Amino acid sequence: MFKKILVANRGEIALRIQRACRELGIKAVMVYSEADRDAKYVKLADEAVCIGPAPSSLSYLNMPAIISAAEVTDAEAIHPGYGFLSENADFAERVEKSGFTFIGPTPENIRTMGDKVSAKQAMIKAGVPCVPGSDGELPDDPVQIRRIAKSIGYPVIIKAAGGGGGRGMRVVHTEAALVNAVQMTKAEAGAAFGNPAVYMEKFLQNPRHVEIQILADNFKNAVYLGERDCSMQRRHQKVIEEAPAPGIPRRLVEKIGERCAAACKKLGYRGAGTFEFLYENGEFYFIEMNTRVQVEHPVTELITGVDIVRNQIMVAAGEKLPFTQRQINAQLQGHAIECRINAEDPYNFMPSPGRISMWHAPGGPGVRVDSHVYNNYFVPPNYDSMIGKIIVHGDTREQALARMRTALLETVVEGIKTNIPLHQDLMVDAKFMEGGTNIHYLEEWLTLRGTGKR
Ligand code: MV4
Repeated sequence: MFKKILVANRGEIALRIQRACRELGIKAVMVYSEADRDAKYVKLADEAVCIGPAPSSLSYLNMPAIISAAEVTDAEAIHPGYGFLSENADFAERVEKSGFTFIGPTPENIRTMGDKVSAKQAMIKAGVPCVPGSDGELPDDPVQIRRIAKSIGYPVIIKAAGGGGGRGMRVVHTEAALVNAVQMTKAEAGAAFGNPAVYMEKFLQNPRHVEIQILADNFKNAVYLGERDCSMQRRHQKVIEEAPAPGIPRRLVEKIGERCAAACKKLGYRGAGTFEFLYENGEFYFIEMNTRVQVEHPVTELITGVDIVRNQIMVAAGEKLPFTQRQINAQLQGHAIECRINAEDPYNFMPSPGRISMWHAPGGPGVRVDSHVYNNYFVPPNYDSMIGKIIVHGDTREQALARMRTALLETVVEGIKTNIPLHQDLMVDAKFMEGGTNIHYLEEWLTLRGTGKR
């Protein structure tokens, strides 16, 4: 096992990884920007290295500074967390070339999944069901583009190969708008991602976002850890996640999960990963794969009893997965819900950084709080507004909802604005309580809110 790991991230996930290291008897080195110098999780670390000023381009995205920090502290491995450099294949490659272990998949696997055209082709080859669409990258010939769209059927969506997470997409409803839309998307993709390649898919009008968590080791073992429903989102930012996904038949999840695990074995995938699907009319359609630990991993941890971050570290160190698929399936228990707590206005979503004069975290049975915040913590304006997550577990979805309502009521955050009032309203919303809302539900709900219709 590693003796020392460098954590190339900040905030709650840096603390989450530090905790996993401590449990495994591994020393954790934190890197921090000038804006995070005084954070408690930095002071709590075995060692800490300043890697630059507040802007992430100069600190948490600064590859040479991070690799130098690993060198001077004699760390053996680097955990990238989520965001920042976590899905940067060049970073993973530089980490390994410098003699460190990258806690994640190989640079090749990261690169394949980073290009959405090659990711989809790999999934089709591995037998994972995908959204019907073009066979790879779209050609330039307008005649061929029209022929492809006609065979798929309108509406279609044009997506950039270098995009993902909602960037570089355009929906097209008619043949008249098609060729121009393709040209516009190509031009934007070239400028934004340095890759003008685009592909086409059938546009699904009212899907849910359901994702499958997998874990794989170096010995061709791969398991799926059930699914998560992440449909409650605004502008491609997830707000609430839960597991399992309400109302989806177990046998269907198992069938798709088996396909994902088989794809991992075939690709020689190592570490944690997430297969993102759109779910509509009882069918799963693969859209993208994430090659990192995700913000919402705790809901899966609570229903499976598997520590995902611990296992990321163990498999990176060359250990075998300590459980089988059969054991995981037998272990699945109850229902988990996560509310992301953001430093923002709960009505207009403007960021609300600043000093937290009072912080009180909830507790009690089935309540987990993943946050690096404490009394008098200063939320820097330079990064994502998420300051923590409240995650609850119950025997049933109803019990989980009840526990979340209580947890939100107990939580005190003073000095800044947070989205807790939004979560409180959603936890008593009839449609959300019913379960199974689609990706548009939250934005529609927000439009109606405050008009007196609700
Ligand atoms: C789609 C889609 C409908 N049909 N693809 C947006 C983020 C990126 N991961 C993929 N996205 C979508 N792809 C087809 N063929 C609708 C979306 C989409 C979406 C997906 C998941 C969660 C929220 C979303 C919000 C708007 C659009």
